[in-house]
Amino acid sequence: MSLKIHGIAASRASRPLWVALELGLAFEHVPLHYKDGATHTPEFLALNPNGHIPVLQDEGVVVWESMACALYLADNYKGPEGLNLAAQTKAESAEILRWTFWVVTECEKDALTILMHTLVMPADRRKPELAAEAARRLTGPLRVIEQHLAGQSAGAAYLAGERFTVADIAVASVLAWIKPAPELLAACPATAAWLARCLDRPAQLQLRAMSRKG
Ligand SMILES: N[C@@H](CCC(=O)N[C@@H](CS)C(=O)NCC(=O)O)C(=O)O
Repeated sequence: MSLKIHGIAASRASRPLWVALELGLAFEHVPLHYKDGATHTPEFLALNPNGHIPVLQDEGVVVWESMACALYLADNYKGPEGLNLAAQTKAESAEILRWTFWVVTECEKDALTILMHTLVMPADRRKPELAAEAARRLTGPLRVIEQHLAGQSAGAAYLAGERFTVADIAVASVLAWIKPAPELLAACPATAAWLARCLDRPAQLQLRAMSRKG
């Protein structure tokens, strides 16, 4: 199979995996964990010298950085019946680029802190004060996405407008991490409704089933 995605589903590999599942692509999933040193072997470092998952291999092309992997798939592959997650207009291109960069630079670190210190780390190592500080910092960026979504014209249910695109996958993959701080989404009803729409999609349900398997 020419397309390979390295990285367990319960990791940032979820981003390219979600795109691949939406598009119904045939791909080989290599469920490499990030904990057991598997990302620091000479073979893996030859693919990604950062020693991180995900990595995408497409024939001779190697892509690392999860958002780059997601955008690469959306740009180079289409789904059944012309399903297209990439930009089709300049306006969509602007939305996809800005929301993807926005979520990585303005939200990802704090969203991860919330997830780690409420759910993922063993209870005795969690620091609730770090999760609370991160939640406080996120109120600013969340106000921005809330204004955008609440201010869209009728029928424009997604970040780039009426169509679900890779921008929604990029941003929803990160904002899903803030669910353990429910007060954040309670203050942003348009964002909460949009996030639920994204996370209820069949490809996302498939992805969560893959995550549970490990
Ligand atoms: N900015 C990178 C971060 C990748 C990353 O940190 N991946 C984690 C798993 S979600 C990892 O591989 N950690 C292993 C390590 O740091 O040794 C991306 O988005 O791909």
